[in-house]
Amino acid sequence: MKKLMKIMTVAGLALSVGLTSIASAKEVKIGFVVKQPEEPWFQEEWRFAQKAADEKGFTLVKIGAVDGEKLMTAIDNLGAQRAQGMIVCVPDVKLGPAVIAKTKAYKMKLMTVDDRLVNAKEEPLEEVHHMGISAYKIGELVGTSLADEIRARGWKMDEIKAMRLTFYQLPTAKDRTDGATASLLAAGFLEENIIDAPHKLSNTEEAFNAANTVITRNQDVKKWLVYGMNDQAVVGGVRALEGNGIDPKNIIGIGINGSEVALNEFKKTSPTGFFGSVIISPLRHGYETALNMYEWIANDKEPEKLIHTAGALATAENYIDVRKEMGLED
Ligand code: FCA
Repeated sequence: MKKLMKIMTVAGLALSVGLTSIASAKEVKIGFVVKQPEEPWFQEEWRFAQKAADEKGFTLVKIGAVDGEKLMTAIDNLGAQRAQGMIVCVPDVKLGPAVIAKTKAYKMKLMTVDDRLVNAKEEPLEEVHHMGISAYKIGELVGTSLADEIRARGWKMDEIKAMRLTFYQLPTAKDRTDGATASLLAAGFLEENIIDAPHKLSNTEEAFNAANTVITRNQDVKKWLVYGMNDQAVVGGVRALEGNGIDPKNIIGIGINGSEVALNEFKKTSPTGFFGSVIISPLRHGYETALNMYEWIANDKEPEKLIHTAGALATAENYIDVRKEMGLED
């Protein structure tokens, strides 16, 4: 009898150990917080992060945080749910120190995606793991692609103006437009023909309004380039030009992201001034960040501190192939 009891206890123990390890694998909970949940780019990131969650069996908590207050509430919410990690694209990069302090208080691992946190001196907070795009390089690709298209259309450099939609408060946005400007100038574009349209948020409406101000002051210009931090901004600029009577054939707009905003332009039957987009990878920014965070929590495998991802130019002609090559479409 004693022996039987002993066997039962050992079996029970084994069973409970087994159950605990299954339970702990299942208990991994990761927050994925984004600044603009309505933006197709972030929806794609979430979709790919969910793919990682489904594969590994962890819980992904998706939260939209459009301002600092919502972000702090989101972290409290994740803390209360005992999430062990958070991946975040913050609504304001200057919230860095506050985000670090709060996640530390909850013993939550922190990783940023897309927009890198900065300190009070606006220097990147290097202690936080981050995945972002190679913003300057991608900008350069926008600039060289604009120059290539100018040549392909046989336009003269001095008959064109460039609308540069700027958002200098966000470092990744500034790097993108700086890169594009540098390669445009290197291709012989005239600096005095670049006109700034500053906007405060990365959305189409803001860019559209900023663009209209520029157009009002430049009524005589008939040929335009449009570039900015992402597709939304460039679509805003292009729509404003078209709305002011500029022929879409006389506009070359190139965006960044290659998400649904750009794809919708490419699918239109009548031509628009939105010529191309540098497609970047929501697969890497969503799936890979989520997987890295999971490995860090579940297997103590710390991810690389800083990852920069690349992009490729796509137009209406080749976007399906480019998306396939980047693993974004089957
Ligand atoms: C920023 C932009 C997004 C996307 C991302 C990679 O967060 O707002 O549109 O370009 O970087």
